[in-house]
Amino acid sequence: MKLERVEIVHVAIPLVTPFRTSFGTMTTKDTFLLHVVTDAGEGWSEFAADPEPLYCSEFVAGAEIVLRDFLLPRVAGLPGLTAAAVAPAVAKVKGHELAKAALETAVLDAELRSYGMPLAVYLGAVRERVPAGVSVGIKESLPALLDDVERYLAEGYVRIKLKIEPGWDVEPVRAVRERFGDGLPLQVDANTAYTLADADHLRRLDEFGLLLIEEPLEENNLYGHARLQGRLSTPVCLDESLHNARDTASAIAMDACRVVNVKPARVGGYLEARRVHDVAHAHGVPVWCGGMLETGIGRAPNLALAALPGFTLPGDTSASSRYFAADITEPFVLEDGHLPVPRTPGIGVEPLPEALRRFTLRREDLYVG
Ligand code: NPG
Repeated sequence: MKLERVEIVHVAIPLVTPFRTSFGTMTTKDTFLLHVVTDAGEGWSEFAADPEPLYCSEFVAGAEIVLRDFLLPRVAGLPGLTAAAVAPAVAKVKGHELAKAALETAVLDAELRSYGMPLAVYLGAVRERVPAGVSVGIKESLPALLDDVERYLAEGYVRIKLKIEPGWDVEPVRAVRERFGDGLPLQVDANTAYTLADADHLRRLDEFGLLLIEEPLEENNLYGHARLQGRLSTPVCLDESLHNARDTASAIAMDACRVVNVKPARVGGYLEARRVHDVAHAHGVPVWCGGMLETGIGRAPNLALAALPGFTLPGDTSASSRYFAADITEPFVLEDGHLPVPRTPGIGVEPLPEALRRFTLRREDLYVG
């Protein structure tokens, strides 16, 4: 393939309800889509991070510069552009995994469409539908939290994740367990809000039989997470600290995590995400697919990934309606607690023209060949 044009489409989509985590509160999904045009066809992807660098160091305005000035010039001239050629071509650019993932995924979409191959088939998916979990934000009160959990369970979600932070941890978990029972698959996510000095406090969560505690300590503190795991019976799961398959191998070897959250964007794209899966699976470490409030453009490829054999825990791959009254693609609808894995070529979805018009703030060419 040869790259002809790359367009950036900034979008803002209101959330149905504010989403609060230990790092901030979101009320709209504000990001950009990448639209690549090649001589073999077109592809789409979504940049996963937010306008502010609060979850990770990357952010919307920065990623636009990185793509325009450092990533696109390195792939533009490649004579035989394929998705597999993107990571080696941009390897000298340090970090910026989420920007790299957006570029690789759009190229992959175009490439797979040109072969007529669905992403799920390309990745080696073994399921046609995947169980859906839901992430529940920090609430103003326990009754408000219990109402939310009750509603999600009534909708069919098969696993609940509670966002936690100091001051909102043991009590919400206890309240959910008391109300919905010990059989409810339940996990918590701290988004780096604690330190190793909180180990005794976090050990109080052990009595609730959680599936896992996600990223309790600082990003990249593998040693600290290993020390913490030594003091908890709840399995530690890493998210922010794992940037590639090598990190994952190190973390597993150190017993810094017993479960892995795979977010393709965080590790630079779907090709590396599959390697993360492979490393964990080979060690018998369960993986699940995280989410970053993606529109349908980001949600569709995550569902393909979540259909791989090592994804033995339900992911944050919720229905579109969890976040959006109207999405930019056809919505993903929960059926019996599951979402369908897209089966058409490439990522399997495209923006709906009318929705795209409605939610677009700005479109601009980042590259014209
Ligand atoms: O369902 O897409 C989803 C969101 C799940 O809690 C979720 N995502 O830390 O994993 C996270 C969190 C997140 C939200 C991360 C926004 C980044 C931005």
